[in-house]
Amino acid sequence: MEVDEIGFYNRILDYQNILFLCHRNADPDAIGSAYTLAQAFGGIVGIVDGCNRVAKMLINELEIEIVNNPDPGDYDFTVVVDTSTQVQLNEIKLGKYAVVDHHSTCSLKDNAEFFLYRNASSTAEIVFNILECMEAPLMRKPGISLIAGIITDTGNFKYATPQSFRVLARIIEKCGVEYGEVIDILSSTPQDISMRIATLKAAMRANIHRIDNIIIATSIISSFGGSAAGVLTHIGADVSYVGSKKDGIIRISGRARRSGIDAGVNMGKIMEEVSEHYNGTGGGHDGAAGLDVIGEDIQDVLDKCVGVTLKILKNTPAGRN
Ligand SMILES: [Mn+2]
Repeated sequence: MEVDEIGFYNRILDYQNILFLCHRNADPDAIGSAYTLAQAFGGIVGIVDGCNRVAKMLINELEIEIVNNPDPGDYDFTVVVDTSTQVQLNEIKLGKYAVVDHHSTCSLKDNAEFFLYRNASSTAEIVFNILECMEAPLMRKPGISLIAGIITDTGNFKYATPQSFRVLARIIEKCGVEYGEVIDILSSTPQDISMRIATLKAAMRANIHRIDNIIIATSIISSFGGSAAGVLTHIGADVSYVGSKKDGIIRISGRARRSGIDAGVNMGKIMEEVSEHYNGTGGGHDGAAGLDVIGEDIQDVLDKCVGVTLKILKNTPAGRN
C-alpha cells in the first residue's frame, strides 16, 4: 500500500525494535536516511555486503552504530531504505517490511506492507520531509548525514532539482550545521590506491564511440566500476559504461553527463532494458545507473549498452546536432 509522509510515520510508530536496512555497498544517501530514521523512531541501521568509501567515513565520523548482514527475523519490522530491488539486498530474507525510496523502478514495494515513494533526487530529502511532518527536531549528526546523502546522490548537485536545494536549505536551518562542515568531512575521505589504479586503467583501456558531438566511452576493469564510469564522464565522455565481473556476475556501471541526458539518454531506463535482455536486474537514475547479469562476456553486455544508447541518440534531435 502506498502511503504519504504522515501515513508512513503513523504506521512506523506501531513498531519497536526496527531494522533500517540499506542496500549493498551502501552509499551516504542510504546510510544517512537509515540513520536519521533510526534516530527518530528508534531502531538500528543494517547494512548488507558493506558500504562505499564515503559512507564508511560518515559512519566513523558520526559514530553511527550499524549491524552487518543482519537477520530481519531478529527485529519486529524492517524498513528498507533507498533500495529498489531484492538483488540489492543480496538474498537476505525479509519478513514484514516497508520501503522508503526514490528510484523510479522499485520492485520491492510490491510485497511491502506499505511504501513511501517520491520522485526526489535523494532518499534523504524524503526522510527530511517525514521528520518535518512529524514536527520532529533534527539533531546535528542526522543533519550532517542527510546533507551528505543529498550532495552525493545529486552528484555534487549536478542532478539536483529546485526541491533538492530547498530541502537542503531547510535542513541547514533546522540542524544548525554549516554546509562547509559537511564538505570538509566529504573531502577528507582518502582515495584508496587500488581505486586510483583501477580508474587510471579504465581510462587507459577505454573504447570510444562517437555519434556527432556525443562521445560514449566503455571500459573493463576488475572493480570500482562506479567511480571509473564517473571519471570517464569527467574527462570527456558524455556517456560511459564500465564493466567488471565477479563470481560469474557481470556488473556494468553507467554514467551520463548533462549533455548526454539532454540528448535523450536515461541511464536508469537503458540499464533496465539491457538487463532484461540478459534476464538480470538493472536500473537507477537519469545520470547514474547500474546492472547485474549472469554471464561470461563483459564486452557483449557493454556492446549492448552502447547499441541501445546509439539507438536513442539517433532518434533524438539533440543527438543529431
Ligand atoms: Mn539514493
